[in-house]
Amino acid sequence: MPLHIYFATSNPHKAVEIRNALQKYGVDVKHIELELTEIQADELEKVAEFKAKEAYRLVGHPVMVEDAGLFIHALKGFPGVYSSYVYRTIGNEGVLKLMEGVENRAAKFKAVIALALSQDDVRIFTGECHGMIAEKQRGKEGFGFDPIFIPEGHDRTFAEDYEYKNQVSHRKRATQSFINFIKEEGKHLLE
Ligand code: ITT
Repeated sequence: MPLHIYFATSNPHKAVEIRNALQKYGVDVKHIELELTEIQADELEKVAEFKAKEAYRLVGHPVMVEDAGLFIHALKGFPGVYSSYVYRTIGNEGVLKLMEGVENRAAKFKAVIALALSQDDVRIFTGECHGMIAEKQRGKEGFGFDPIFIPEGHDRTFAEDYEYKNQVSHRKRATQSFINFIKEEGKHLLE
């Protein structure tokens, strides 16, 4: 019998990536759109945990949320927890401007999945993908910062090689850690 899990996000791209990553393990992801509070915090984990608890209150079932961000080394981790705001305001062109003439282009994506099993039982799963910021936007696939992010050991951006993104991404790695938890101890919790 497949496991069912609600996934609350306003971002349909994220929902598809999570669904595809979990489907082969027999986990059926039900995408729901909820207006959830994004608290101001200095860590993605805190933002995700707050959202997961709020989602549980609204749904009344185990539910997961995910928060992701792009952390640029030369900018001391910016935009990080502010990724959503930065993407909406200055966008990829703005980030490239901030990086003009910067030699060290190291960056990473981080994803934090928060699974609320009850009102006060929230489990956290994280995944990271290291890489660098491209000199200009390249590629049309994916979403968000994908056109300016080149994963380590690769020469194309996530937006140029979306298949590769889905093999190595921060989201893929966070879902892997979620799956390990389900396999080891969580199966009965979601049935
Ligand atoms: P939620 O409703 O799930 O919060 P969101 O789009 O606001 O959806 P996040 O806050 O987690 O998602 O993401 C912050 C920003 O980082 C978001 O605006 C995206 O543009 C960007 N982002 C997140 N994951 C990404 C990915 O895999 N590739 C490229 N950009 C990504």
